[in-house]
Amino acid sequence: MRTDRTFTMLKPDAVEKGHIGAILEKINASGFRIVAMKLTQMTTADAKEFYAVHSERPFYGELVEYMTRGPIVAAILEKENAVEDFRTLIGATNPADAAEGTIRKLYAASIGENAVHGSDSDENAAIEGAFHFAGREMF
Ligand code: IDP
Ligand code: MG
Repeated sequence: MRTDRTFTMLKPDAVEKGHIGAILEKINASGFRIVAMKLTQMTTADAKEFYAVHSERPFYGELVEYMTRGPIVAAILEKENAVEDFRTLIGATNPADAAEGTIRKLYAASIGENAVHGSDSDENAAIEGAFHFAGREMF
């Protein structure tokens, strides 16, 4: 994946609450181009692998339960400085600390159920995008 791309998931809580449209609107309005997107559901094995870096954290089991309980929207987004700009758009992990107007401030319920994922580096964006999409699904 090119380095002007990032990977996102609209997490199960955001999908359950009917926030897909509003969040995508904000993503588009912030200048990101959607280059891959689908509604999908992660298996337990998928979520354990995706979040393997957190396997020793006390919230790992809760995180895997949450991320597998319903469908997510997975997407790859393109924009200059995509990784950093998208992390700014989504806000802090804990919505209580997130800046006004950020996606997590607007739509997240808690530090665990925080509505949206954003890759934390170009390297992880490429790994995470490839985890969810085949080459022919990226445009
Ligand atoms: P990030 O999503 O902002 O990059 P990470 O620290 O990478 O945050 O954590 C991954 C995900 O794990 C978070 O988005 C959130 O869903 C969950 N999480 C992080 N910290 C906690 C916690 O203290 N309690 C419960 N869930 C957490
Ligand atoms: Mg992270």
